[in-house]
Amino acid sequence: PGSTTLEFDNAAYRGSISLNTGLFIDGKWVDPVEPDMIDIINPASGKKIAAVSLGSSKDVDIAVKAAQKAYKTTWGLKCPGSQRGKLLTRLADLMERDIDQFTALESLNGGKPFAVAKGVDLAGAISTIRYFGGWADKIHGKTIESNETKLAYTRHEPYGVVGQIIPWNFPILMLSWKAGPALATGNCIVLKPSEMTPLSALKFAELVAEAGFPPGVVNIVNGYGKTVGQAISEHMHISKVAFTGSTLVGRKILEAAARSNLKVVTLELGGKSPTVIFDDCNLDQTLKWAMQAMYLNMGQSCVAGSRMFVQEGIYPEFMEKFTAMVKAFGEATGDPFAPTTMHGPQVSQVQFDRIMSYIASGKESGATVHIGGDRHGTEGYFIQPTIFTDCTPDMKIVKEEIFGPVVAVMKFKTEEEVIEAANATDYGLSACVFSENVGRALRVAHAFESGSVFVNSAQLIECSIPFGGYKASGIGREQGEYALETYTQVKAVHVNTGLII
Ligand code: TXE
Repeated sequence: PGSTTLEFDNAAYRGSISLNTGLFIDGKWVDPVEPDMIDIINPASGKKIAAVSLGSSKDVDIAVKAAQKAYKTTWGLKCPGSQRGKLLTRLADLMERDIDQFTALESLNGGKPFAVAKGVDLAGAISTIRYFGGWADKIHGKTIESNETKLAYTRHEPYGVVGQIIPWNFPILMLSWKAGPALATGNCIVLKPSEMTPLSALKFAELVAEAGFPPGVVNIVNGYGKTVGQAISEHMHISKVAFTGSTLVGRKILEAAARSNLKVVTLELGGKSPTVIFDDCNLDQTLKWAMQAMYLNMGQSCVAGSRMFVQEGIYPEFMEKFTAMVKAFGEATGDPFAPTTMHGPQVSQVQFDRIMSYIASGKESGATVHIGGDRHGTEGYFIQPTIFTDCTPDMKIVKEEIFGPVVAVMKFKTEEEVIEAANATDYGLSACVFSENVGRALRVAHAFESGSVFVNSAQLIECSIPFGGYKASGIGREQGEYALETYTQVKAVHVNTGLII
């Protein structure tokens, strides 16, 4: 199997990083059964940085067999929770040791500003693995009082082999959200990174081996969605699949699960999250949060606050200050490794084109480009932070997930009106409300149809707090104690302690 060495020489990271570029199956680096490669692109330049192996359904079969074997012999119910916890904690320590290497890979492959990637993606990924390491020996069932002659208890058993399909917007973070709870609960995993951003997953696999996980517990099969992803979704010996990505593919995974073995499916899909700003908000604070809500990670965040509702009394002052902030933020666009950069490129040409076509649609449908609305520079996939005003609910830019740095701003009058408008979407992932009136803030928080609500804040997702969607934004919860439920199945044991007379 191949390998590559990436050289870095910039203010944020200097040095070289060597990576295996094959598939990681049964604790070894292997070539795909049918050799194939994919070029990995630096979105800041549009140029190739590496090539990695592409697997197929045949490699998924091999990985599943390795995972089954590990599950029966060295992992699952054979491995005490304390030992699983120890390995996860060791893995988190190794990730922390190599945090700069991971960050460099995420910045190079995903175009993320280095400091942001280190503080958000890597800090989050490491704490997630460590957090779930802490749960590994605290997973247990209940005793249920029934009657004098019966002892009943439950066991929270792992599924066995679980499939995990990862997107490109937060590669190592989403991988950790999935691997952490799966491994803590004793499952073995067959994981597919996004074909566009596999580098940090390859580095992760190396640390899995170094930490001492038994072979076959973690298998990483890089490849396309329609081959490897599809094979995972329809595999007869994968009992659960966890997916983060588009709603379109989420539906395909559910269909594949229904057609094959009725595997359990958890989905974390898109969003069109509202940010609701009342006249009585703390303006300076709200401005900072609203910026972050929308423009973090170039708008490529499932919780992006891409519909902004501003109450009419504060609208002129808010818009004036918000525009100045977004303009300053846009001026900090550039090389992800430069210390001053806040805004990097979109992940790929495909995403760039998709976002530009949404911007064109906004213009055609009569919305006003208040600021931005164009590409930045001539190289790479950079798009200017964009604000649309004069938006109406029927516009595509208001209804559909753009997944780029484009916000649609709307004015509102009353609390009732804004609740209805905020909920008028098929999605329900996240929502923000800004008000210094506690009663109002909580009333609105409770009225939102969404899996997460941020009051006077935004985007502050934490490993101990459940995360997931209402409506078309998904099924199931990741993170926190709730994630353990989606990686275990409950067995009820009925014990007769009496005699039939
Ligand atoms: O996603 P895909 P795409 C949204 C966002 C974005 C849009 C399209 O709006 O603009 O989706 O992005 C794998 N069976 N989100 O097309 O294809 C694929 O290989 C199994 C929101 O890039 O859903 C990758 O690993 N798997 C989101 C993963 O699915 C399949 C994050 C995600 O890619 C598959 C990403 C198939 N048939 C995009 N086809 C979020 N919720 O954060 C593809 N995949």
